[in-house]
Amino acid sequence: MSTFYVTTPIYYVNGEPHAGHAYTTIVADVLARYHRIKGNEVFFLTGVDEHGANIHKAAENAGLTPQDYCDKMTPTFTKLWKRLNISHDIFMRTTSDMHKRGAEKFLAALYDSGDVFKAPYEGYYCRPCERFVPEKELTDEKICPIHKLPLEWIEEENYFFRLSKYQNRLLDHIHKNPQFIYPESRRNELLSVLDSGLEDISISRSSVSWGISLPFDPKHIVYVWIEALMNYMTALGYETDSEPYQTFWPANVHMMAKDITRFHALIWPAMLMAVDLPLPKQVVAHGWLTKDGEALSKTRGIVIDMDTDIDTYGLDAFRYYLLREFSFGNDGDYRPARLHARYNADLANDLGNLLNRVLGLVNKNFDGIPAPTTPGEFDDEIKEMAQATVDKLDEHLNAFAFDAALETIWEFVRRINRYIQQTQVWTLAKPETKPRMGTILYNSLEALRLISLMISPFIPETAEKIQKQIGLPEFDTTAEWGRLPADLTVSRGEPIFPRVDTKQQKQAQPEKTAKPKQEKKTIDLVSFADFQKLDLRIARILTAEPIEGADRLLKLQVDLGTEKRQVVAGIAEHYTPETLVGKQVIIVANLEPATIRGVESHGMILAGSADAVVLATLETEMPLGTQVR
Ligand code: ME8
Repeated sequence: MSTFYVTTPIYYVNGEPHAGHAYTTIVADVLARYHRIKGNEVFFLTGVDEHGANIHKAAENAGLTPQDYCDKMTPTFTKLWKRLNISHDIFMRTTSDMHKRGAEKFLAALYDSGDVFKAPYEGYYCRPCERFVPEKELTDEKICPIHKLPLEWIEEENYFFRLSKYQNRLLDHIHKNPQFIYPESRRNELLSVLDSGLEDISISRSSVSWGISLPFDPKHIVYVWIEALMNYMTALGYETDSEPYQTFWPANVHMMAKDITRFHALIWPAMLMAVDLPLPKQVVAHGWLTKDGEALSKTRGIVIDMDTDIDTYGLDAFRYYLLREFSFGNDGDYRPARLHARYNADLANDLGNLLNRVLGLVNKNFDGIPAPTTPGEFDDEIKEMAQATVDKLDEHLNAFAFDAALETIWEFVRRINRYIQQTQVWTLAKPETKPRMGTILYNSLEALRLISLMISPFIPETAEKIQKQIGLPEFDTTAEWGRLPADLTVSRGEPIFPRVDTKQQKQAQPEKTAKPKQEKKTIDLVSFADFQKLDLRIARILTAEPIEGADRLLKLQVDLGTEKRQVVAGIAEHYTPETLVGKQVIIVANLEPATIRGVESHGMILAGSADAVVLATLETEMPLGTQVR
């Protein structure tokens, strides 16, 4: 059995957690859960950073002692992690005794290494960063490059760590271990920091009182960043050299956003080199979660209303959206309309309907799960795709490609929907075809079992619901095809992604202006001759792309068999472009061309349109261009 130790940053408690903190923690949770289902021994750390001048100041502002302030703020994190279904093994607090003793041991070892010295220090200091900004990062305005706030001039006597001494060893390590810093953009950034030379760093503050004293000079408090990094070891029991420290150090993955990679990939490894301990295997950084293009910020009040979106769509939809929509490593803008579209298209339509349909057919035609006695067309292809999807998931997660991992699983979900369609399983209930019907339904359920296993790190509650509805007595983590017992009783449970009604959706999207109420229309009758004027035809969607500045519209290229057309459709909130490609739809082919938001549209796609929008399709595919009457 392999071991896997994953950490999030320990977050400052001088403000409540926001969606950025949630994103890092959810991403780490996916890794922890994935390694657990693979059978690895996992330790997952998250927690809070409770020391330093900023926390002290926030406590003063709140009229509390620093400890009382931390005791009040820390539960806002633990409560949120519970709501987000985070499966951490330890919630670290830097005010804990275990951390204090471990940090003192580490600091003593660092001092003994001979790489700590005392010197006067003066320089420009950023309070929100809690760091002296190095000479080469200073601008004429003396503004912090991260917080864009004025820097303070500070003079004090400090202890320093000889970081410069480790420059070449760090370079060597990064070159020999290409995966050490991920993604490559961050690796290149840190390599260029190394190229321009490392300065020794101060590791203590004599002007700060809220923190841990240096064991070799108790008048000085250890700099909060140096102390915080040690938590990754103190949490494991480094102080006593016992379990789980023995089993889990060094960490496999330190997960964070790109703001703090320098501390984790240069300073922390150099400290470990000084005390002769193994380095973490990977320092992994994602991009910023933004709102209207701006970084979320407790201090600047740019926040995402997670509560409303989770209340409206459910936790798993929120987790799914964050993991599916953002390309890991790049910045991503949070948009409730996209969450709504993902909910309808991927979760309710693709997955929810598949489960309902298969369970409905089993319930209607069999007593329990039928045995797969009668192989036929497409079965082998499905089995091979199941195995290939399991393998690809592993590759994607090893590369932190959460979006690609989910897309790969959904390609399989959509393939099973097509399998149902291609085999027209609902027409096979006659005695002579019933064994084949049973086999197709067995295969579909087995595919759903594997899908539930693969989605379980991302959306664990949904995965459990699916397995329960299939009738599995406990969560089954076997990744091989054909393990589903044939005698289970399936239930026809609640829809796993029920429709979100307009009222709820409006609450979740307050930025949208409500549509004016429609007048109640009386419906005029049309003659058959008038109806016949409509030219309805079958077409296939070839490409789909968003239209800039029009959140609800998609530009589609469609194939009518004899010609190709461009059509604009108002379905962007309900379908993502990639789920549309390849779909057969019905198009009003003789509608007058129109220009919608500057884009030409030659025809209209038919869809059921209420709170949700669902494309009209035929029960089975037909040749392109066929008339619909
Ligand atoms: O830096 N998008 O704590 P912190 C994505 N205590 N992630 C974001 C984010 C955003 N807009 N905003 C914050 C500290 N994060 C130190 C860490 S570790 C030894 C000490 C996440 O509360 C992201 O993970 O400022 C980022 O790295 C972290 O919060 C910073 O948290």
